[in-house]
Amino acid sequence: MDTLEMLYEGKAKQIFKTGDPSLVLVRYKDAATAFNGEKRAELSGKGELNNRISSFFFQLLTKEGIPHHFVREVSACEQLVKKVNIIPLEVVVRNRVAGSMAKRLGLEEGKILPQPVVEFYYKNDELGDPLLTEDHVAILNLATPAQRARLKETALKVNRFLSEWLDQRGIVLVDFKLEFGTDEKGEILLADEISPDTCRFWDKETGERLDKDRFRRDLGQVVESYQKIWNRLEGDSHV
Ligand code: U5P
Repeated sequence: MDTLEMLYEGKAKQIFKTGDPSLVLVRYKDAATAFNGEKRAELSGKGELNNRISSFFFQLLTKEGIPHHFVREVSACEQLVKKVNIIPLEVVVRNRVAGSMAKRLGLEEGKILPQPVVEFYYKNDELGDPLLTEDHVAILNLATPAQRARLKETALKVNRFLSEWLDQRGIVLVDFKLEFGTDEKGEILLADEISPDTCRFWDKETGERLDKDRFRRDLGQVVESYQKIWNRLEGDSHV
């Protein structure tokens, strides 16, 4: 696998060409970064856990009829996915106040929102991934009105399903970030990853944070917390 041509290297993943032009190989790295790359660390075992957790969630979503890029796991840290053109938007769904929402709106962390809140951020490192209004999305030509509606509707559908599914396993889905891409037919597919790097997971009983906030806030036990999430998923026999 080391001889494959690398197409792209991000903060937490590498993307490689495969023999099939419609597929790429994603390798999850142990690198952890936060605050637009200002904070960095190597967390041994994180790549493998995120690969497993993300693969698991994509497979769950197949059963919900959500079109996505995931094809199959090929090794502990690698998965095969359909090649897409990533839409440069981060679609965040929030069920409770946390992170940047608490800061921006001066609301208390943990407050349950009266309805899920969807936000769009511009995937642009130079600008620091700014929050966008829907009009900003339109004038930047990042997505058509129909695509925008589709992203929002899909994100809310993913939220309804995953919140309920995780709640039954003692995990609160506080918020999460999704990315989408278009395939060669122009179809929108859910892409990127769904993992403790991109979601906030809180233990329903204790409120313990089981996600990347442990790294962002120097709470320690980062990989151990990701492992706890994986144990709860893996313990499920219905998948
Ligand atoms: N998030 C990402 N990547 C980013 C920014 C945020 O995955 O570049 C995720 C966080 O993990 C959290 C949600 O689950 O989006 C909202 O993050 P924040 O806006 O509160 O920082």
